[in-house]
Amino acid sequence: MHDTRNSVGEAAYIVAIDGAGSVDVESSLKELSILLLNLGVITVGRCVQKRDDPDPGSYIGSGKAEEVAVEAKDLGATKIVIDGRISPGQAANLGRMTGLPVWDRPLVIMKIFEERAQTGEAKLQIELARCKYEVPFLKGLGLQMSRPGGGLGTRGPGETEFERHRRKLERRIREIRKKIETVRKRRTGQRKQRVKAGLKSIALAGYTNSGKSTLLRRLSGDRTLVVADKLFSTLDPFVRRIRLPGGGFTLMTDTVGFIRNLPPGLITAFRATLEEISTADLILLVVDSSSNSFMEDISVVEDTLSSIGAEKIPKIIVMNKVDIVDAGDMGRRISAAGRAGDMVIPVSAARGDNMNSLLLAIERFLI
Ligand SMILES: Nc1nc2c(ncn2[C@@H]2O[C@H](COP(=O)(O)OP(=O)(O)OP(=O)(O)O)[C@@H](O)[C@H]2O)c(=O)[nH]1
Ligand SMILES: [Mg+2]
Repeated sequence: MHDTRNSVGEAAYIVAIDGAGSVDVESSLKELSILLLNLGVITVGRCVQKRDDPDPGSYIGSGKAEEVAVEAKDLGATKIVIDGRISPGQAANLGRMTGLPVWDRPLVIMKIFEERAQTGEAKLQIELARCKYEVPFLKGLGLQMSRPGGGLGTRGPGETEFERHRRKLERRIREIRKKIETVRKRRTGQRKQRVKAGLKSIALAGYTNSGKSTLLRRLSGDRTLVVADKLFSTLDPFVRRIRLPGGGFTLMTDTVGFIRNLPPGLITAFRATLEEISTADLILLVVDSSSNSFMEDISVVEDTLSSIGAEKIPKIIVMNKVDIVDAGDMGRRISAAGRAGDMVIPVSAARGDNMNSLLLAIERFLI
């Protein structure tokens, strides 16, 4: 099982596999360290293992696992964090070989969501994702406890206990699903009202920390919207009214940001929230133009949009944070972002640059 103690004072040894055709391992590991820092966990060491596929037994292979065990202990690590997804069996094996708890990237992201969740809706959705993540681990443990040679009979007391825990989790999953369905119905009702009132809706979508909330704050003038240099500071949908240059109004929704390898279980669990994006008339894809991996960030957001059925919704790419990018470099970044034919508008949500061009573009799209 994963430990759920407070993470402060904890140190992680992070591990990635560099396989053929995989993503940029360097930036992925850097991002994993930032994710961990958002939990108060510092990164004390790392290793990249070259292999095409993870080892089915221990993810990195037993030889490498022994090296990792020694190095992680020397560096004072309190946990191993895999920059990928591990099976319950791999986690158990690697945990045994290294003597340390093993986390994977989906678990790190879920823990941040858990810390950030404020409202009932977000709390329910993250609990659903977490329960679904835990079930296979309990099944794995149950199996291990009943393995022949384990010293116990066919159904040892351990297994029964895990079985009971698993059934409890499955019951809880059914309960949460029902409650979330109520939230979904309420949201669907609200959307119908908006359509009736003739209001169009625009959704902000983008990588986490790209400046979505700052943009909504700027356009709506609502200073209560939370802006923070933290990952996933917004989880719930916030809808605000925006005045367009021609005098009309539109609604704009800010919601949860995306990241590479967003756990699929989390996407399904957050369906009620994400429907605010997949039912929009227009999407503003907000990009942190100063990011070294801004093109990859755009693809990650586009892939996530496809996975929630929002790929056909018209979009404008909003290249945010122009205030911290060199002007010449910015030109190149804008043309790269517009390569697929999307309209690209550079802005600084923090400083307020180019807001009028953005509003005019939105107006043209909505008419
Ligand atoms: N320099 C600069 N910083 C910006 C700009 N827009 C936003 N930021 C900063 O970027 C950080 C993230 O901003 P948010 O608006 O919270 O980003 P978000 O996309 O809502 O992030 P999540 O809700 O965490 O997914 C904050 O520190 C902002 O002050 C900008 O135009 N220029
Ligand atoms: Mg936000």
